[in-house]
Amino acid sequence: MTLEVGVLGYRFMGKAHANAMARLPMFFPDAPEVERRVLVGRDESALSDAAERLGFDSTATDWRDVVDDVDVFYNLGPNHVHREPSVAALEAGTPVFCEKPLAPTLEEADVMAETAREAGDDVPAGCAFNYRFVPAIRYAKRLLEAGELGEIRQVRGRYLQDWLVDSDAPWSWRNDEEMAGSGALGDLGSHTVDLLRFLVGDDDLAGDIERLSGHLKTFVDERPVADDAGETRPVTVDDAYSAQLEFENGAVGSLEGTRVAAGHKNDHTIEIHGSKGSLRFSLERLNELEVLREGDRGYETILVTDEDDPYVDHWWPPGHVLGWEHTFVHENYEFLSAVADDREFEPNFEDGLAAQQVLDAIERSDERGEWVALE
Ligand code: SOE
Repeated sequence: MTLEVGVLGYRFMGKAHANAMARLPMFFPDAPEVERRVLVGRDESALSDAAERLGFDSTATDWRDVVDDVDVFYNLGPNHVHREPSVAALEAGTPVFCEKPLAPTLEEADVMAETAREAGDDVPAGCAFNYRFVPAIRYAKRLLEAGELGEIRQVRGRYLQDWLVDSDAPWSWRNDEEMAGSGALGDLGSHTVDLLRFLVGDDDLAGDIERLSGHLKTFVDERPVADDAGETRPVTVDDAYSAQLEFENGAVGSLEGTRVAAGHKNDHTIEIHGSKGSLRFSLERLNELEVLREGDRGYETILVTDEDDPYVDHWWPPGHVLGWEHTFVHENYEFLSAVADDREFEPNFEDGLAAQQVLDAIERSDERGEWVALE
């Protein structure tokens, strides 16, 4: 069975997912066969260059011509383009893989999750939280599920970038509330929230977040428009956010995300402390997991590159490290296999919605200047 795939978006994420699809037959021979059939975008000349480079058979400038004409639809466009094409595809019975955050607003995420529910489990609706597919994160999840850290007491997630530290860095859709929804909060915080939900969200660990206190900050109010000397546009989203969390089962947590942390390029760290030990993960050292078990005096650094570590047997011998792009190969493997078998895939639109509820609560808390409860 060959799955014909239509992909909206051909820049950063288009490249990451097209690369993943191209790697599948080489490294995951049991993955379904995939034909990169049609690439969708508005700028015809950039689109046809991208289609050639990324291995697509054809192009289309209107997603409406594509969503019910392919076996799978990837929505990799900017956040404000997530809802309409994804909903149309699901209503046509076409499985959807949508980039994160699921939508710019909670209202839109709600509509998307409701449509996915109506489409049913045999029409997978995935939300592309790729960091769930880092082998060391899967390893950490196994440790947590086995109770090796004991009762979870404290969690910490920080996602630091610096591409907006310069006040003259150009304006982009990521700085606009209408198009992006929020700034560092949605772009980076959605990853952190999803990872914490994935790792400790089970009822027998920390459970759901019960209430939180959030804070947003914009340091630069307007930015220059690239290629338009003297023109500026307003920045209507946060440059940085932070939040304090209280979980259902008594654990507490703190979150931080920023695009203005000089010197930090893509620095995502997760730390979890339990009654019997701690663990920490850093995306900048994604092949490693640091673990401290009961009685240890310091952290042990485990190199998660052994054959029996998650996904590693598909790649290289132990110690031959993996990178950021491999997370996309792993998530594409899982998602496309779920499509071929007509079964559910996680993270799905419910997970996208759950992350969005947390982002929305952080915004509400910031506006009101008080703690807010999650429904
Ligand atoms: C830009 O901030 C960005 O590309 C995010 O949009 C991605 O989700 C993250 O993985 C890396 O940084």
